[in-house]
Amino acid sequence: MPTTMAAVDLGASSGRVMAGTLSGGRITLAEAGRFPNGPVEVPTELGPRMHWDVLRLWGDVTRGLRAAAHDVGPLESVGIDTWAVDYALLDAGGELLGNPASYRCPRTVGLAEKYFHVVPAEEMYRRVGVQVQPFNTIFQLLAETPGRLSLARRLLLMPDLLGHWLTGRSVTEVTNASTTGLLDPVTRAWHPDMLQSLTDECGRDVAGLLGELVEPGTILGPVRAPDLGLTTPSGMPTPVVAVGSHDTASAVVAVPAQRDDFAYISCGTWSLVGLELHAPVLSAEALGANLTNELGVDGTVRFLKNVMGLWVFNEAVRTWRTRRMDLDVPGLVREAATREPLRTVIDIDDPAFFPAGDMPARIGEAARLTGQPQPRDPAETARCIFDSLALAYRRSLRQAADVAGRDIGVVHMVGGGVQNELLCQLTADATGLPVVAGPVEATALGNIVLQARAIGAVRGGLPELRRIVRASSELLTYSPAAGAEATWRGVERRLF
Ligand code: LFR
Repeated sequence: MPTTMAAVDLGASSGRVMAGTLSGGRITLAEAGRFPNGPVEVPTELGPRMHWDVLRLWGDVTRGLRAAAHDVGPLESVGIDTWAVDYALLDAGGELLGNPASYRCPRTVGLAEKYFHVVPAEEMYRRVGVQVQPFNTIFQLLAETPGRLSLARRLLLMPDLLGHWLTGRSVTEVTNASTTGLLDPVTRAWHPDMLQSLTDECGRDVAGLLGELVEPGTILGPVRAPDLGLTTPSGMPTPVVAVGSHDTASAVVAVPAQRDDFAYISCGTWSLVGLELHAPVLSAEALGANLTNELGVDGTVRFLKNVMGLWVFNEAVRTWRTRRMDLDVPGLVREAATREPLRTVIDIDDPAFFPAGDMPARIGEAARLTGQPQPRDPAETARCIFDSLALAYRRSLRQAADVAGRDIGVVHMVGGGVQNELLCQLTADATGLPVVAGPVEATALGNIVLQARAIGAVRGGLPELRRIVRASSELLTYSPAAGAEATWRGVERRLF
């Protein structure tokens, strides 16, 4: 009997609702809704503030779920994943206290450094093992106004908020909780010392705001949102499953690996580059390399680095379009492939590339500062971005492998970015490793396959789930060009 489920997958630049039907050991995906997303900027007395339009997203999500049930059939379950770290605050009546802030909001500037006077960075890393990013939830909480915090009774991360609206239950799913900077990756529970120090800094009991932690695969309960009318084929209200609710955790479930020595790159707005481990690495070396220990499904650890990702390219395209340049993105990528390799290579992880803005100008400046030629047109700029991303992938993978004491035999690239063939080939060349590209819809597949297991439609651990993903996907393999790795080694030495 085919089993139909729906995955809600929200990214920072777009969201989708996918219906997934499991039949004969394969999942077929059908898009039931796709909608844009992005931070909304408003001016305030304190400077610009960036928020998510979560009510509009809720409308898009519920419309997509209705469409999935209407177009594909009754849903056996629903799972939700989104980007990490961001949250909503609810008051005593369960009402939203304003729109959730976006992680790109400048309100957190300088707060990490301030906090390290209270808990030194080394100590924090030993406790929670996360890559220091200005937007980790802990630093966002330090940016909250006392007024808002005093009214708040509950903090829900984005997927947990949508799950709460659908079911009435308030939980915190651990894969996403591990990005907050408050979770102990060894015990997979809140770190009491982190909660205490945050409580001291905020002047408000933070522990009381946090929902019960649940592992991915937990069934939250039936959809009770009015008017949705979601039912299973037997007429029962459709249950919501807490999947790997951090989108990257769901994407990693869907890495179609067949051997143990694999690394992955989840390519979207961000590129998440790393390894799957069975225990966190909390050493000084891991901190030095700014690697993060996010939690994965089935007790795993996602030992990875956030690389700035296709964000830089997408923002460059946005900048060119505001200048009324008529650009076709696939055409631009094709043209970039014909341009001089490694003409200009920059440190794509430089914080200068984090805020929205004129990326071509920032790239030109980075080239100038490092004594390299400035890209002269969009194709050269695009080539510089892709070369620089591939170099960052190489560096991050080598650092992760060295620090974890592991060898890498194959790199899996998953997510929308794998449609960029140039980037896949550059990654194979830069790493000197075979790259297996696909699936494009890794996050939705990882979300759905976990639901399938939670409701008893499939059995087994990650290898079995990955077998289903493999059977459901088209994969392409890219081999490194002979001698390329040595060239990239030289570029890395020159730049870092
Ligand atoms: C990717 C992602 C990353 C996280 C960033 C911000 O979509 O979830 O894993 O670091 O967005 O939340």
